[in-house]
Amino acid sequence: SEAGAKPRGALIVVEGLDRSGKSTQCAKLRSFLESSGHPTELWRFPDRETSVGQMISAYLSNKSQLDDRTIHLLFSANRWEKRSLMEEKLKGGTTLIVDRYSYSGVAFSSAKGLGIEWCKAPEVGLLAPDSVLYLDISPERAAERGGYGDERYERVDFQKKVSEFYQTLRDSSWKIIDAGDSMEEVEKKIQQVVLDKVKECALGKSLSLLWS
Ligand code: Z5A
Ligand code: MG
Repeated sequence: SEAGAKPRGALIVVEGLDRSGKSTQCAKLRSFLESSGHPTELWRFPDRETSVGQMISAYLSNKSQLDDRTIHLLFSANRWEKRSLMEEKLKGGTTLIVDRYSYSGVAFSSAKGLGIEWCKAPEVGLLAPDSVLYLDISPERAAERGGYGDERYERVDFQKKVSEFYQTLRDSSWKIIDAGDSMEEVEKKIQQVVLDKVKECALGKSLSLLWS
């Protein structure tokens, strides 16, 4: 890193269909990084704690109805309200593991029929992840894991569309992880990828912005 500058933390995003194991792996990764001596925080989107997050949560549990574009912009606002804290944490040396991010935002809204460029626009200028771990699983296999609950979007046909839009968002920061393997195998595959990225960031890899 630059003279005098603190080594920065890495922005690690975990994406994938429902029940692909994101939250399970995020928790495991956090303890792994902490026990390896890297200050780490686990974040998730939607962040249901904020007032915007509460509106999103009511929508997801079918307690409220919102126009497709309105909910899309609320999901985006929910990321914008955490952006400055995110930058502060990373520059202060904390690695952030983020359970869902802008890719979920674009893939889910596009699957409803909104234009992909329209969906990406409000995400432009958010911090770009150093690494996106995509937990790859078929919608059918994912649905076998305990079955879907009562939240919006938890249907196999819809998840298929989401998966197609995720594929169009892939870029060089993505690492595709076979999420059909056992939890331990998935965990091991993720660890080396992330350790390498954390080192790269500490050595001065610069932060960039979505979507460029
Ligand atoms: N959404 C959106 O529309 N726009 C946005 O901008 C954002 C999100 C950010 C809520 O998300 C919804 O919001 C989501 C997208 C939309 N809607 N859908 N669908 P959420 O993150 O709150 O959803 P969630 O319910 O917390 O997570 P999830 O995606 O459903 O699950 P997961 O975190 O990927 O999986 P998990 O909880 O770790 O594991 C699921 C089960 O499988 C559990 O019983 C595990 O024990 C089991 N599991 C995990 N790994 C394995 C392996 N390897 N083998 C066998 N079994 C396993
Ligand atoms: Mg989850």
